Amino acid sequence: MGLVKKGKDLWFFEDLYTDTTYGFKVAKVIVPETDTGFQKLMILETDRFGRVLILDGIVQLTEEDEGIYHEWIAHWPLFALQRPARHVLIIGGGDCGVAREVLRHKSVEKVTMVEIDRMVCDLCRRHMPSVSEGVYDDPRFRLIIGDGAEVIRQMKGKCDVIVIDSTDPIGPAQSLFNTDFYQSVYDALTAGGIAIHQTGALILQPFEAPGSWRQLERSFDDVRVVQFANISYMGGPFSLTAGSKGKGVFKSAERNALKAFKKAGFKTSWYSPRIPALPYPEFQKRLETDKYGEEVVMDIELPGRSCPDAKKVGKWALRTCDAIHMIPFGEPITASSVLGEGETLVQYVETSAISYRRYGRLAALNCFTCAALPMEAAVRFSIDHFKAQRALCWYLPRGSFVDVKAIRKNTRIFEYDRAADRAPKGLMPRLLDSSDVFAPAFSFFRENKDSAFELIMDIYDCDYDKIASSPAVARWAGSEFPKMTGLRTVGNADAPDFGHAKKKTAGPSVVQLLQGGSNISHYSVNWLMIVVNIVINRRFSLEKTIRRTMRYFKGRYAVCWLLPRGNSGRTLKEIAENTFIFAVEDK
Ligand code: AG3
Repeated sequence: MGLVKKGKDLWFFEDLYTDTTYGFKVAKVIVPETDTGFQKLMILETDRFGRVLILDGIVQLTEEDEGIYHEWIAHWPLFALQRPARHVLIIGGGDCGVAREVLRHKSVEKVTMVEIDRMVCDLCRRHMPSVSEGVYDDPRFRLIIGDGAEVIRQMKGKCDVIVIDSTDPIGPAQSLFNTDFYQSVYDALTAGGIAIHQTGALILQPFEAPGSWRQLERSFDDVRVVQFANISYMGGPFSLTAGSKGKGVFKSAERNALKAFKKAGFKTSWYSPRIPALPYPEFQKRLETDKYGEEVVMDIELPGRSCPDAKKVGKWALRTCDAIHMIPFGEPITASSVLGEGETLVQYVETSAISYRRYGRLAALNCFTCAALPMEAAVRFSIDHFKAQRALCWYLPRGSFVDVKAIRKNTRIFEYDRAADRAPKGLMPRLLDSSDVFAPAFSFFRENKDSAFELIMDIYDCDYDKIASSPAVARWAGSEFPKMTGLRTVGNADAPDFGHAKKKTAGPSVVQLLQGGSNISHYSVNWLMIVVNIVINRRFSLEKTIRRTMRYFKGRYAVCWLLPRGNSGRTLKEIAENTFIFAVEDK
């Protein structure tokens, strides 16, 4: 909307969101909207907020309340540090508000600011001199006009604190919100150093802080969200996401800050070490533990000679939905009503899928939900439905981000006995290096010669356009995947687009039935990740399939599990020894 006439008055309305906005009355246009070559810049004067800097229709600061943001983003990391900072790097921040606050720290010997847009520096200096007051005259300050993402690569191990004061991840700041950039930020820090990035309004931009959190988690040792609220950034709680180089740096952050703030000997208007940086600890906890979904995988020995048909299995799927409080979506997908060896029945649920196949006397079941999974109810119900005695189960936290060791710890392999009526604590899978999994000597296929198996992939940091498109995902499942694996498809790839009721699951899903199994995958456009389950009774090249799939979706990182399926007569211990978890980086 931008500038709008209301009667005699001129108003400005922010353009960040398509369905909500805020505005203020403009007293005078100081700098009319100007294309800087990087973005559109405008400076307005208002009676209430003083002068206002606007980039691409989004309010960056007002003279009235800029102190809140600048004080928190500068002082929080500087005071949280375990020792006084000497070299601080600012990326963006052309108005110099961050630099002004950083330079108040006497310990700081050098402040380097890398701003891509010279006009932001020049016009703010001229028209909002109070924001950059003292900065340009301070000999400790050095301005580089350039691309922060490039300059930072030359600063390995040099900076105690890095403040990324960027616009939102639309426009020129896009290259500052990805894993490569965050890795170079990490590399540029000294040991014990802290980096902090503005990550948007918690409620109105619900995927920014979690998105940065997950990316920071890839390289940083600890991650923290710092929150405050101001007027300029509409939407209440606003977030800064910080990462530390070294574990435990944030543990002592509050204690360090109290001491360091006293010693620093200057006054602040908004920042205080006594205000906890975690006014919403529950939100932080959610970020730490949140996952895309949960899955319970069950191998159940069918009694007698019974071979459940599609109708009976369809009933199992629908009733399982009831048992785990999920709403089924569409009709079950299956190749035939008989359900012979290896044939699959899949029932989409709200956000994922439930599936069945039979290998010999074993029913191989997968029960995946993106809501909370009442696991025992699902297992008990399935055992009852098929009149079985026991189930061999795997519990998998799906899409729980990047720490493969933590994911391993949260994965469980256990046996559920109807008579015992309680799931024991269970075992964990074996963690391997992907190079071991991909080596010709890898024992998995030798040891599981005759049994079916399952390859599960959670692939992170995928390309939005690829995973948002139903035809593109159907092409992967229906033609690329069979080419990579040599597996034969049955019917066509079914790729509906559902799950939009929850933002984390919005995006297409695909079921491709295969000869002897199935390939089921879900795509989250908001989390930029995909989850894949392939259950099959013929082997294929793991390396080729995983790497090519990552390449197809431009995924950067994958956590994979390998499970022996449809085993009768093997002990829990043997199964656990043959269940693997491993991470794959893109090459
Ligand atoms: N940089 C952060 C502006 C964020 C605006 N985004 C938003 N309201 N969601 C401000 C630059 C001040 N130095």
